[in-house]
Amino acid sequence: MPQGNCKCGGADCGPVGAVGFFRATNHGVPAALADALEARAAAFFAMPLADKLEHASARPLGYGNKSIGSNGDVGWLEYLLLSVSSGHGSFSLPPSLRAALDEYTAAVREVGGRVLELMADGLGLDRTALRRMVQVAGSDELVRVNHYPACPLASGVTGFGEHTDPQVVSVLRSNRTGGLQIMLRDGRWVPVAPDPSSLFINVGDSLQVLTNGRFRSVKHRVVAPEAGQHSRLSVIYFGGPAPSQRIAPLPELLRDGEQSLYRDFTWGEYKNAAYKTRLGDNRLGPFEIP
Ligand code: GA4
Repeated sequence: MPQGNCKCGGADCGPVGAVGFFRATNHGVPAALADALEARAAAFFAMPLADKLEHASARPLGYGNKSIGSNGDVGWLEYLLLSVSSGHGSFSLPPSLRAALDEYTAAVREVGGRVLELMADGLGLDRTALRRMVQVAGSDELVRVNHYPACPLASGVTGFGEHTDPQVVSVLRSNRTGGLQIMLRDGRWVPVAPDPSSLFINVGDSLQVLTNGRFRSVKHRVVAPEAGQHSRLSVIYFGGPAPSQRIAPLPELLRDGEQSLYRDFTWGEYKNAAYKTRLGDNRLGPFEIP
C-alpha cells in the first residue's frame, strides 16, 4: 500500500508489489482498553466448554469452536463473532466482557474510520467517501475475538485457514503470540511479527472493488501456537457496508476510458455469495468481468 506506515514483518512492502496490509502505530487506542478486553476474553475462553456453548445460539454470530463458517472449514481456534451495529447480537455475554468489548470496539472503529479517511485523501477522493460506506446507520460491522490455544498435536497446524476478508477494511490487534501470515503478490507467505501496541490494517475485497483494483485485498492465515507457547488472542474489527450499499469502483477514481473490472453488486449480494464459499475460495472471481 503506497500510503501509511508499512512495516509488515520485514517484508518488502514498497509501492512495487505492494500488499493491502500495514501497521498503524500511535493510533490512539488506549492500551488499557485492549488489555481489559484481553483479560475478559481470556476469562471467557477459560470457562468450561458447556458454558461457552450456551453463547453459540445465534449462528453465525456467537461462540464458535473449530468450525469456521458453515461450509466445512475448520481451524485450531475458538472465537466470538459479534455484530457491532446490533449491539453485539441477541445472545448474552458476561457483562464485564460485553462492557470491555463495547469500549474497545468504539475506539478501534474510530481508527478504522480514520484510516478510511486517510486512504480517501490519498486517493484524491472526498475525505468521507470511504468512511461513509461502512460507518452509517444499518452498516454491517463485525467484531471477532479469536483464541488460538497451543496445539499439542504438531507444529504448523492451521489456526485459521488462508482467506481474504470480504468487507472494506479490517483492523486487527493481537497479544504477543505470533502466527499471523500474509501472502505477498508473488505467493510468498511472510510472518507478521506480533506487536500488541500496533493495529494491523487489512484491505478487504470490497475496498479492492471500490478502488477498481488499486488497493488489493490480502490473503492471510494464522498458524496455531505450538505446545509450550502462549495462546494467541486477536480481536478484529470488520468494516462492512449496509446490505443495500452498491459496491462498484468510485466514479471519481476511474480515469478516462477506464472500465470497471467487476460487475455491479450490493454488499448484501456479496455477503450472501461469500458465506456460501469455503474460506480459501477466490470470492471476487465470479464478480470479475473477463
Ligand atoms: C472471513 C472474515 C471474517 O472473519 C468473517 C468470516 C466468515 C465466518 O467466519 O463466518 C466466513 C469468512 C469470513 C469468509 C467466507 C465464509 C464466511 C467463513 C466462511 C467460510 C466473519 C467474514 O465476514 O468472512
